[in-house]
Amino acid sequence: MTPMQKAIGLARQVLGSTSPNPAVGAVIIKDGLEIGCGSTLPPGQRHAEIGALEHAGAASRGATLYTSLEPCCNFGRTPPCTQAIIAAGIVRVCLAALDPNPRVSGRGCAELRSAGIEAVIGEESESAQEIYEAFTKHITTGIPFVSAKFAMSLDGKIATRTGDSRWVTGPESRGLVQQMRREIDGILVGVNTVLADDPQLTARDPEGNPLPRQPLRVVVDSRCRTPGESGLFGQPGHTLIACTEKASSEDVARLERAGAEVLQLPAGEDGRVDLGELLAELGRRDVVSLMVEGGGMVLGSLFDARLVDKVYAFIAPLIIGGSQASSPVEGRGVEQLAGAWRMEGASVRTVGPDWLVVGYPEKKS
Ligand code: AOF
Ligand code: ZN
Repeated sequence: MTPMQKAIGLARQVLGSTSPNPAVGAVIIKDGLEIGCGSTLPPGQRHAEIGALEHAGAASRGATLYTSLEPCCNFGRTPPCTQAIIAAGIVRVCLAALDPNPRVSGRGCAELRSAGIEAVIGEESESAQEIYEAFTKHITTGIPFVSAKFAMSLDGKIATRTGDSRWVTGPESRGLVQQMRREIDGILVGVNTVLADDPQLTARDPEGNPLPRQPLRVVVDSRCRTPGESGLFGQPGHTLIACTEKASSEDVARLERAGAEVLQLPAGEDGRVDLGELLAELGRRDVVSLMVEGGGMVLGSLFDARLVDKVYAFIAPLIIGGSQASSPVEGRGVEQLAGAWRMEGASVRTVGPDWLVVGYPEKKS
């Protein structure tokens, strides 16, 4: 493993715990030996480079620092890493990606170079691009990066015609979804999913116990039909129900008593919660990455409104059949195939008995 691969691995290990700050890994090498490493701590605490410099101590003088993201040069919640790197006597900095934060974005490198430090960009840049795709979107637009996740049979069904959906995919796929939940800031579902599946929407450890840090749970529920005894209440973390003015004040009060925060938003053209408004509000709340876990109506509306950035399609080797059985993406859909969403950069891998297709819906103008 190269030092940069190790830095990328360190960054991945802390994905989810640093948000809204990006997860960064840093490694210091001198005379071919690793003398320090670090990763970003939760927001407000020290950055990866500082951890690595503290670890290496005085030996940093004359060493090379590998970092998955350009060192910051601004005073945010913590002082700039560039100054610490210069003060420590580092002579070379290799970074996988520039920091998309407009306050940094190349200035960190420029500052290092003007202090006589060699700055090399681009090793492992593809991995870094993926790690920072959500941070990049949020820091430049204020809107969360939206991933659509669904699990379906070979014939494109997410449940049988009677609604039985446990389980379409195998335990390996479900374990991977748990890992994704540990790394994201928000999980969103529609109220029909709550009514049909009664999900907890928690990030859990491999034994099934909820973890201390939970993604924000968001239910799109125009009329506040979520039952007060739903499994998502009484879980650690925060639950947000997004409704419109169509929700009665009794139902709002009922859900608040159950422990939810109820947020009234404007209705879109279809009379349901305007999902663009909801995403903007989640972005203001520092939700950098959002995973939408269904159902078909919410995913359909998101695709119709062109709000999906990434797709995770789990496909199980099953045929369910039935014209009444649901499929993952409903909504209006497109009229002509020419208008269909094509995935860019799509990849397929096996996960236990299932396949996972990951891709990015092409950005249409
Ligand atoms: C780094 N190393 O490990 C991370 C960086 O408020 P602060 O001080 O924590 O700064 C937040 C910004 O710092 C964040 O928006 C991003 O530009 C950068 N993140 N930079 O040098 C790190 N996490
Ligand atoms: Zn920094």
